[in-house]
Amino acid sequence: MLQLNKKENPMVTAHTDNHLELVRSNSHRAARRTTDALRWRNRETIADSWLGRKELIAGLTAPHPWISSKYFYDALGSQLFDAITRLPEYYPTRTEAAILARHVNDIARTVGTGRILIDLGAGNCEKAAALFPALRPAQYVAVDISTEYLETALFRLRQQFPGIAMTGLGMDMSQGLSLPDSIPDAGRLFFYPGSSIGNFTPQEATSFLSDLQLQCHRGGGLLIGVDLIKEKAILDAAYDDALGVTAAFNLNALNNVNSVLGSDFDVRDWRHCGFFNPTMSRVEMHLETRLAVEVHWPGGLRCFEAGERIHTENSYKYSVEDFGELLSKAGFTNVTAWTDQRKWFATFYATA
Ligand code: AVI
Repeated sequence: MLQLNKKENPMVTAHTDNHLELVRSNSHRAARRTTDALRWRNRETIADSWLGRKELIAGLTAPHPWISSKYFYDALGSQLFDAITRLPEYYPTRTEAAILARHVNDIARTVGTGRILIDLGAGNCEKAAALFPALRPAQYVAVDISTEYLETALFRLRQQFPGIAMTGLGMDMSQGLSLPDSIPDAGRLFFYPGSSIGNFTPQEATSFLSDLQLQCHRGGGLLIGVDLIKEKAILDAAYDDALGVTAAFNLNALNNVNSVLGSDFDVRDWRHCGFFNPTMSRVEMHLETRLAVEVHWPGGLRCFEAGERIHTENSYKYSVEDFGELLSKAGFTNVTAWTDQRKWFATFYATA
């Protein structure tokens, strides 16, 4: 049965309390004037957060330097990621879409309709939107770190599905998920597609999913996409494509760090590395210096030797059995999994 909540203005909130007026395009302003559809409670973005800068400096000055993968996703980075999902080598997105399309009715029977669909890392919201006709959610809550991107996607989606109440939340989920009180407790269906769970370590993934399990409340569940272990050559190509889009995506993190930290990384000094590490069951992405460089930022610097690397991302790959166990460890039960014929990707549903 479909329960339609009263229409609510989509709204984007960040989860910290410092206020920040987001710069918005004229078309977005016009959209707000005409429909009053988008009401933003604009707060702090990671770009202005003191904590974010502190974390960046800690990473850059560590013996094995690292940059959080959240720095991939500025406006350009989100577009580059979108392009990655359309590359011939990057199979996860289209494989997951095929699984969802093929099994959508079975998924709807298992999951149920009229739920509060909470889309974690919603991006362009396309994956969730493809499920709307079968799942007929009562409310759609899109959560993403990239608020600008989310604003555009939600505006478009609202025209397409005017009967579904929509809310946007601009949030860095790597700091944990805190949903506002306006999201009903009952009937929550968390949707976490794209194998973004793979960007956490298995330990972090367990604790993130335990947290989700607690936020499921009465009758809640989780629909989650997970990339599976496969031949190294396929994984290597998926994360180091011939066109160099993944390289640009990785290098763009340095431009983003420059704008956040005021540092002077020159992307031309760095090269992209992306490969499967079978021992750790993960794809690793790094940025490697082509030559010895000194990178400065207000109040600090780091010297990198030629060939030194900055670790930018892990993307863990699981077996169906191992991920089922991880879900159980996180407190979920009744685990169901759908996979493609090659068993390259799996969509799991589990109840809280
Ligand atoms: C977002 N995440 C699931 C992607 C992945 O496959 O780990 C990010 C990505 N990194 C390089 N290509 C895609």
